[in-house]
Amino acid sequence: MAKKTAPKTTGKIGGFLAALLALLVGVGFVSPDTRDWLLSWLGGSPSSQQTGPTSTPVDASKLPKTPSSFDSAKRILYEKIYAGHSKTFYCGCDFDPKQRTVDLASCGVTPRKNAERASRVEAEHVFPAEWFGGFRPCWRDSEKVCGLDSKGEKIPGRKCCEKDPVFMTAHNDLHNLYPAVGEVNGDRSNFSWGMIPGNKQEYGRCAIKIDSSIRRAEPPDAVKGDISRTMFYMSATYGFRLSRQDVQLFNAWDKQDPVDAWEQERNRRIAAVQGNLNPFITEDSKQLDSSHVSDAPAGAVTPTAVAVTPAPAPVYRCEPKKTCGQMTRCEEARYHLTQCGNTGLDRDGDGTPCASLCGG
Ligand SMILES: [Ca+2]
Repeated sequence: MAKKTAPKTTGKIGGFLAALLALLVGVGFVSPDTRDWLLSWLGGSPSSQQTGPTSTPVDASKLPKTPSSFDSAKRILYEKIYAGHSKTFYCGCDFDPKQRTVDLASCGVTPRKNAERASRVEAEHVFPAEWFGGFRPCWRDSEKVCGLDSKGEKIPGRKCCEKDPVFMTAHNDLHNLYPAVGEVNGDRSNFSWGMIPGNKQEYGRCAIKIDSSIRRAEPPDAVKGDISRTMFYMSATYGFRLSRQDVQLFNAWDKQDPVDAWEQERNRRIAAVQGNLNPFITEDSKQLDSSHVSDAPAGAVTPTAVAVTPAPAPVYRCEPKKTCGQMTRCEEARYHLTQCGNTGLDRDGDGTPCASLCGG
């Protein structure tokens, strides 16, 4: 298991702070995530003893039999899994499985700025490949795992991970792959899933929103459940832990957008190829095992995102407050709107919640 232990605070101050925080967590004034963040910031030791990407060990002999290369995974995806249903995931555009082109007129998509890439179909990793790289020693510490190349230089993590069965099985897992408009796939990059207030639709009639300034993407409502069940599947199958906040969000999306006939059919077709079903699609009440939930702040599973834009400390929690009258300040209302999906706080849909607190 990848475990990073924060240095322990010694002396009375650290003990006092830990006790005070424990008290504040106990009365619900501070969330466990905030406590851990504060303790690690102060050099203390979070109760979970874990920060950053963590994973639950998996038994390599029980991994699904996913395609052996990404090229064959893409071919099987476009030609076999989507046979008779050649529609891209987010935008519902018709695509040509052989030519690998997208008919943008079929779905009213207008490219944001890269028309050439927008006209290509690409295989999107809903759980980004860079994220699971962050869980694997081959990516984090390639020198230790793969040594140096003939010139004495470090081998890139992605290359080193080509020898890692867990990484490669996850990378080519058809349950996590969806045909997408190339430009949308590129723009989504490895951003986290979440809510994006306001009207940030930039691809014509396609309802996906992507905000690179906060490294977040909000999918169209019709696929929010599909994405949640895919994220749960990847976590449960490969031991990639999700943050508590992400699990909350995905549980909400899972209920908002229940399984439909095509999602079931897709699941069956994938099982026929690689031998396993996504149980979050077949079992109605299936929940992610708590051993796959991490106390790290939301987005901490994304090593790149953390390095570029550190996730802000989660000061608030999604439950139990619901209305503007219960919010103490504008910042808290914004948190509930963007992190908890409480769109009731923004009735006019202009992206600013609670006029009484935030103005507008
Ligand atoms: Ca759906």
